Amino acid sequence: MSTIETAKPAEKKRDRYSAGVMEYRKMGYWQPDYEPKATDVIAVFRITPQDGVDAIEASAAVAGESSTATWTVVWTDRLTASEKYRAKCYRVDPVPNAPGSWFAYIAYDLDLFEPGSIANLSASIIGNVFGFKPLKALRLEDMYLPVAYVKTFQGPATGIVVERERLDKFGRPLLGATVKPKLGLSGRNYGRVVYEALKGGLDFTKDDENINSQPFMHWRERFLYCMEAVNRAQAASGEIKGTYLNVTAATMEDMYERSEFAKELGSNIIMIDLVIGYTAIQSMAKWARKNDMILHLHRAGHSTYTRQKSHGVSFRVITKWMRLAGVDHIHAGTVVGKLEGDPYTTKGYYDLCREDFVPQNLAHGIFFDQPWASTNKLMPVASGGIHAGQMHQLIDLLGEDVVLQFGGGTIGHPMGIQAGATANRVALEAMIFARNEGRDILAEGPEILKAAAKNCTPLKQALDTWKDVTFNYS
Ligand code: CAP
Ligand code: MG
Repeated sequence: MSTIETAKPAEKKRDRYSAGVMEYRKMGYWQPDYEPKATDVIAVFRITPQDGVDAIEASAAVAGESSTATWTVVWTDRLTASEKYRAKCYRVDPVPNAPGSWFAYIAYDLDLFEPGSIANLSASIIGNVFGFKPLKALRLEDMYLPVAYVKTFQGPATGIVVERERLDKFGRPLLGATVKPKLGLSGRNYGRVVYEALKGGLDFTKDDENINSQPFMHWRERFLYCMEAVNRAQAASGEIKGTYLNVTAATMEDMYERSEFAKELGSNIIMIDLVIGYTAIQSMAKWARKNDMILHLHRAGHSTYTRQKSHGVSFRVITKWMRLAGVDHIHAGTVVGKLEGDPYTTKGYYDLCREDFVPQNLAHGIFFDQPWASTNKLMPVASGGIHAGQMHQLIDLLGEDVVLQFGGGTIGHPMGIQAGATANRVALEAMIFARNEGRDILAEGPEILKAAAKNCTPLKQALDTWKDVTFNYS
């Protein structure tokens, strides 16, 4: 059976564009002398044109198709301030060590965007251009967001500072665990996992991204058992605890209903998945702000479009959008865990979450100085295949304002869930203590852990169990 792709005669592909018929650059979308205004939004794309397509023409085409243009001149152009509304590609540089690819810088007038709407921003910037025929591939690498635009968004309501105050936890990363197995536990057994993990020393437990309301455990039952577990663990430990109740659902009405119930039960945090969409995320952020609820965002689905280096959208752009949108937590990678991630770009994501001003740093993938103008800080969350034996690396790489989430690395402990939680808490505190004493935790980490394990059997068992588990594939 032939596919659509093979059914197409090869010579029919791209003829229009390789012949230079469109000439977007002559239509004003290429302006090498343009100096972006302080209020312009700027996007940098990695552009890989089809063979025979000029890089500048391809870049101008992206500027055109992501702003005012279509494939032909239209009469109605003359009815608008078309020069102002045209996006302007003003710079095209070859990508180092990647022949055939270019970084194209495109400036957009602020008036092209509805204030405070990620849906509107993304509909322009990533709306149609990714399927454009003159391009083999296209990646949105980074965006500069002018303060005038940043200030049209609410940003995180609690962010890092208020979250720490609400939880009364300072000076160390927060610890969490995702309940495992991902699917299939009954509400009662699920609640047991939550209680054991929190009582054992964790600050948070969380629903997995795909736990919503399935036949084996409906959401209401989960919420009830989880909050009972939180209350009991708080009473037993004397600490504030939380469990991210995933309110992700098919409709906004369902999500609001679940959120209201979480609030009624006294939960301090709820959770949503990135797949609910930008408008739903902004609505939930609004609800969370109004209801004093911390809002955790799981980036479910992101790697379908963030992972490839030549096509898609970089996660740093998603991080920026989500800080604007106003979630309080975002999954941002671990480097040392089971999922893809390198130290440089990951450092960039963490800076974009936590700093008020992020300077340009090309080694970290940050193309522009980015002022956040007092937008609250977003708490990054690290998870995916991490365990107590990596505590020194995690703190060294990710710092102190982060939630470290050990799912398998808590619930997979040979002596049970409480022991898994205790192992993580003791490893964390030993490492923070050593760091505060001025020790080099990266170099001395294994030694520090070993010493702490002498007085903590659960930690010793964790280190023995996972001593050979590393995910350094690069
Ligand atoms: C981790 C996890 C998280 C991913 C998310 C999972 O479980 O619950 O969803 O780590 O990745 O389903 O795989 P473990 P990221 O702790 O048991 O590995 O933070 O990179 O978006
Ligand atoms: Mg998960």
